[in-house]
Amino acid sequence: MADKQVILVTGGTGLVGKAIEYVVENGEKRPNEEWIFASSKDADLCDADSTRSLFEKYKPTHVIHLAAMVGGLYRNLKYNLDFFRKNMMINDNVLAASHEFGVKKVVSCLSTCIFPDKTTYPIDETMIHNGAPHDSNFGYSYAKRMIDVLNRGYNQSHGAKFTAVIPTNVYGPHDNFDLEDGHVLPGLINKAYCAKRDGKEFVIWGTGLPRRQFIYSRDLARLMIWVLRNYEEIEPIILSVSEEDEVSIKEAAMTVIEAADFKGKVTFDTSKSDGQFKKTASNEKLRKYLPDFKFTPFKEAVKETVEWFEKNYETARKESAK
Ligand code: NAP
Ligand code: GFB
Repeated sequence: MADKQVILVTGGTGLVGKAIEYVVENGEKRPNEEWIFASSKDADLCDADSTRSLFEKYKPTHVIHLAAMVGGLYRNLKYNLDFFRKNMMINDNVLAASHEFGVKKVVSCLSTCIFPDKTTYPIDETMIHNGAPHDSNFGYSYAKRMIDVLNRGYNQSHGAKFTAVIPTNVYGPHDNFDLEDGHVLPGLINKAYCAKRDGKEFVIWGTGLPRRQFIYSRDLARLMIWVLRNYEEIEPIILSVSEEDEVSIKEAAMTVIEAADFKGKVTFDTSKSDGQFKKTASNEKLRKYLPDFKFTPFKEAVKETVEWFEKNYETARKESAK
């Protein structure tokens, strides 16, 4: 019988945490594993003592570190200072406690928005620290880059196996569907629902021209579990669909409209910021490890997310505090 593993998922109640829970509960759980999905109610990870108490309570052998202050473009534009300070505190506390309590492996979460804004494409894992990130989310991006610095430092000083994944824009059930603070897909899904219900027009913010690679949260969850079990590098790995699967915001919006069966008028509010034009990432490294991994087709996963939102409208997250 393999050694018992206690896997603590910080941010276990968010979009990605819920997807990992779903995948674990639907066949991925191994008999020697105990999974703990922690929320901010279990511990405020901005606080070092509270973080230590959580680790003392569960004594994790492995950590998937997801907890963070998270938001779409418009939330980032407003709160760069908070994004930087809160995420710096959370990350320092979680990695320090992981070291103190002898955690064997930590997988943290970066994001493709942290790469330099002025760059060549496609972006790859070697480019994280090359130049300034896009100005819209400098607070979040610099805090995330420091996870990579911490991982290298803990490895150099203590031989720790702390690594990170770099997902593109994530979406799926349990996302934050808040119109102001959430990401583009959940925002558009909520807008389509309301426009259909109220007989109003559907408004896409910005020009619709920027381009994004979207990853379904349940695909990301499967990949993160693979990283936890099999990926031995300290250097991060980009978890993304192919470059060819990048779509414009307009195309993404049209996919939502079709999935939600919205037949009304569609307009653009070009007074709203477009944010970063693109951040096209290469998944070559991932493909070397997992050549046969199958991503859920975009249309199918958007449809599943729209159906989840319609079914769970009353309880879905639609408002977020600062
Ligand atoms: P999310 O849905 O907003 O969930 C955030 C999670 O963090 C929640 O479980 C929340 O707990 C927890 N949390 C926040 N502040 C905390 C605190 N002070 N103490 C303890 N827990 C705290 O975020 P997500 O989209 O799942 O993101 C997960 C990870 O993926 C993050 O590291 C994010 O930066 C990264 N990522 C996300 C995307 C994306 O498009 N969503 C893209 C790339 C990378 P409560 O439920 O109690 O509030
Ligand atoms: O997902 P999103 O908010 O963030 O997407 P980023 C922003 C893009 O979608 C912009 C357009 O081009 C917006 O003009 N958009 C159109 C909308 N309609 C909407 C809408 O209703 N809501 C939203 N939110 N956007 C984030 C970073 O960047 O990416 C974060 O700011 C994070 O730090 C995340 O890492 C993954 O892709 O621009």
